[in-house]
Amino acid sequence: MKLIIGNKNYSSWSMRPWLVARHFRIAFDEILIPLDMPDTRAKVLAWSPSGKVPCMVDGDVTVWETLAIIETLAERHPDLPIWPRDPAARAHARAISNEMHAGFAALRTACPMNLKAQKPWKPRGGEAAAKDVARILANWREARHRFGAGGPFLYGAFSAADAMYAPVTTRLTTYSWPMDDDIRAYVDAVQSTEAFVDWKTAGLAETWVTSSEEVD
Ligand SMILES: N[C@@H](CCC(=O)N[C@@H](CS)C(=O)NCC(=O)O)C(=O)O
Repeated sequence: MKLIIGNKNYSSWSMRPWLVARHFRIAFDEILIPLDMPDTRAKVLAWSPSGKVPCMVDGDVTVWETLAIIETLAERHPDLPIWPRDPAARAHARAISNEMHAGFAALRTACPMNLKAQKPWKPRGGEAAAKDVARILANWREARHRFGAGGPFLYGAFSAADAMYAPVTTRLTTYSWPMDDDIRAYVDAVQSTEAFVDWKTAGLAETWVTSSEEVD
């Protein structure tokens, strides 16, 4: 199985299925295509019909779109708790993961993922981004309160939902968003996983710079 991804410093969508595969020790070959280069589009289109990463390719099976890749991994590995085992927790995890996939554009635009950057706090993205963050934190708190007793992640143990929100945790830290202790503890838990540390270490070693992702 191959996972085609973009730069680790910037490619937030790529991070999500990569974290799932790595955390659950699903074997894959990584093909990293630097984004925003003259040949990026042609290189991505050689694998991914949408022209976007991430994309999973396994023989004659091609899956693009982040959540579709994660669902395919879960379907292929029913032995692994990629989604929470409890049906109510799983339904909640799918709902908030889809909400992430479909939304929060104001936050994503104002605060692009940039693992190498560290910015001082200032309100970014106006009321719309603040509303996105408030909604995200409400989702996290509800998941932790209702289903998180067994561990430090949204549903106790690390799941696909934590991978879906991992890039948001980096936005909060990169742009120094004020965080209450419970949120800080969750962010730290995600960013302490071996998979996240491996991704970030590789991202920090990259030298590609995409000016459109560099704010200020
Ligand atoms: N809805 C897509 C979004 C993928 C996406 O926007 N990927 C970005 C990189 S993070 C990309 O491929 N950008 C290259 C381009 O748009 O040319 C998914 O969930 O996989």
